[in-house]
Amino acid sequence: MKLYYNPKSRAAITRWMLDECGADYELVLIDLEKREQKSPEFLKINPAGKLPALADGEVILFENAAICLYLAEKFPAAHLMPKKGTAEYGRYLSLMVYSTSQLEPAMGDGIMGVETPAWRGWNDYESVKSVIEDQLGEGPWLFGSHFTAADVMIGSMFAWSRTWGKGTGREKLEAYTDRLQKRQAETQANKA
Ligand SMILES: N[C@@H](CCC(=O)N[C@@H](CS)C(=O)NCC(=O)O)C(=O)O
Repeated sequence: MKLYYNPKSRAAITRWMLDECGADYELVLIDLEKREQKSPEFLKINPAGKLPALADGEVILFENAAICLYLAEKFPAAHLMPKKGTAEYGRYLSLMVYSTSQLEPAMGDGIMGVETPAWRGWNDYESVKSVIEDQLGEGPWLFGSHFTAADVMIGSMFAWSRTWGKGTGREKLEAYTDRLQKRQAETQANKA
């Protein structure tokens, strides 16, 4: 598999997921400053001209949520998704999409101090944080002791907000983010 990647981008989410899967992959470095992500060659891979993108033979994917859903299915031995047909599977699919359709834009609004009008497709950041806190329950992960791709997607968002010097202001979410960052570091160290 080829991961179109830049370390200073959301492609770090797919890289973490690949490592969780124990996958073999090659990194194809895309220089964002040289705007290689907008080159005609790369636009054939991701028409949005953004990172990440993943090529698995003939299968080309873009958008982290789609890639993580694909990888969780491709590597069943990694146990990164609930069993299909269960109640947990429904909640898992919903959280995977929620991470990118609600959490990501709401967090953007929160970080930039932009008000979220009710007509947008997502709620304001404080409401979204409350949903995630509720979904986390007693933890440690979104599905109790079962770590899934939903933790990679949602956790990566909170970790990313820390790179902007922004915490969530919620004790429970900060403890969750600490656990996620520890796990990610351990996964990377085990690979090395
Ligand atoms: N929702 C997308 C977000 C992708 C995204 O925004 N990538 C940024 C890097 S963090 C990018 O490639 N920006 C370069 C550009 O838009 O020119 C995903 O999760 O895959």
